Amino acid sequence: MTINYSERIPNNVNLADDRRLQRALEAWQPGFLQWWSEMGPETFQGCDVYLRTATSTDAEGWATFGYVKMPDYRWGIFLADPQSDRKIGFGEHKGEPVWREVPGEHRGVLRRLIVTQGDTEPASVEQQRHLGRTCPSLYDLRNLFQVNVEEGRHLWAMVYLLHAYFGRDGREEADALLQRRSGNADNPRILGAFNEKTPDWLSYFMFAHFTDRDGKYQLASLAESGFDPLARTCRFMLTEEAHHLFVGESGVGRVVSRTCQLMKEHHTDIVSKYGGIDLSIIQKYINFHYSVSLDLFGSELSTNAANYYSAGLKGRFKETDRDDDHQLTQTSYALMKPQNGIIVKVDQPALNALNETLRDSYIADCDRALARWNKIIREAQVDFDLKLPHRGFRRSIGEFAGVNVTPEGQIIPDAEWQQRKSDWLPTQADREFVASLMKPVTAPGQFASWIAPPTRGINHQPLDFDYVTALP
Ligand code: BYC
Repeated sequence: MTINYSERIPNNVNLADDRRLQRALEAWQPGFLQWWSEMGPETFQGCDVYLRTATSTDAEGWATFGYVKMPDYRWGIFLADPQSDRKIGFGEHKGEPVWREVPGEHRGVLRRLIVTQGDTEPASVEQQRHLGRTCPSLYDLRNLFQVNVEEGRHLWAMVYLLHAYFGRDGREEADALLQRRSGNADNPRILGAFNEKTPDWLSYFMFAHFTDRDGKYQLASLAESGFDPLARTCRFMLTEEAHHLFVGESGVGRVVSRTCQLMKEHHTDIVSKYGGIDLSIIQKYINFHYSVSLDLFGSELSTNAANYYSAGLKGRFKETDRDDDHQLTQTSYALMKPQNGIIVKVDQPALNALNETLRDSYIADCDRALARWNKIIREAQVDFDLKLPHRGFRRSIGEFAGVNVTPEGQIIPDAEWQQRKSDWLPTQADREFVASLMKPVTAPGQFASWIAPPTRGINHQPLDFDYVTALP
């Protein structure tokens, strides 16, 4: 479906046919732009950035590239095409036609899901707003801004649903999305990871890899929803999300690659004095960001998740491809949990363990990406393996909250945890060291000392292309 760019709010939902909705969204738009100018990337709002913009939502050529000043980016409302005769694929309503309107009995929970999803989008822009000042290259700066404008668009995606389907409550929630602030003590963002700082580019790449990947799994589950407008919105968001994951995975991979290069060049494991980041520090950052992101899936046992599923609102990852009854009322799941000082597996109703099922899909994906980083290390003939810590490591939500679990999955007493945690998590000194490397590099084709150049440029452009121009 082609996107109409002639309107104030670009869209492919025939917004002009619904004057009330159009007016409501046009009334929300200035607040969004105000939020963007206050909380979006600082310092660079006047630059010309080589950005992609959606032109249509089908697989071929949905994007067009060109220079845009970020405040002029055409944020809008883009839903994937409807599938004819789509049926609800799971839960108590399995096999019934999907809903085009919100079913009254599920209004509250559906709104809560949409608000929680929507809240993460502006939060991540807020978390990343200072990063531009210390970019390792113009290529990376452009990628950061691309991710930021698209997170802004993902906020529009959820705000559209709130305005179009939830009346006055929805409009109030849409306003509140512009009022909460990441890390603010009085009015924080909803989920834990979105109130953490993203102080440096290594943290940013880790965030884009691990935390955005939670986004992929949550959006994929919502893309299965029986509420069709939500499913279609999430389907298109997933295509944008893929680039964010690329930025994260390739970013960490390039840091690893540069470290290995310095290790070989100087015959040492300690590359910090040559302007690189030691693999041991990279490992600590992995431990931190992975564990924060695991918390985003919620408690292992959740009646909320069971209710979302039974009601047909939120499915599993690749629900449609799974070969089971899609109702799970008779199925059990072997849940890992701490018990009497060890980690055991206990059978639980599968319906209650759906957050854990989604976490399993996520962990398998993180494992595959980790293997790709380890391949870079092996190819450089360096003897080191990056690892994902145990799923119980440093958790704040669910069965493992408050339990001291080592990266290998051993439960240890508090005193030992206090003694050893600096081996596993970034220390103040590690963070200060990484921060000390964060000096801006803005000459076209140049890259900071701690990161390798990418293998290719954006949209077939060369690496020394002017990805961001008119710098302040
Ligand atoms: N921090 O039964 P429980 C993304 C709350 S990322 C704070 O355990 P439930 C993106 C929970 O809200 C994807 N609170 O969990 C990435 C509940 O509170 P209420 C975001 C937490 O409800 C990067 C209570 O604890 N999308 O897109 O089954 C850049 C008990 O809940 C946390 C979604 O999350 C936490 N970590 O599942 C940009 C999808 N975990 O309701 C974007 C929508 C739980 O009792 N959200 N709580 O007040 C959901 O599906 C669910 O809300 C959750 C939690 C999976 C988050």
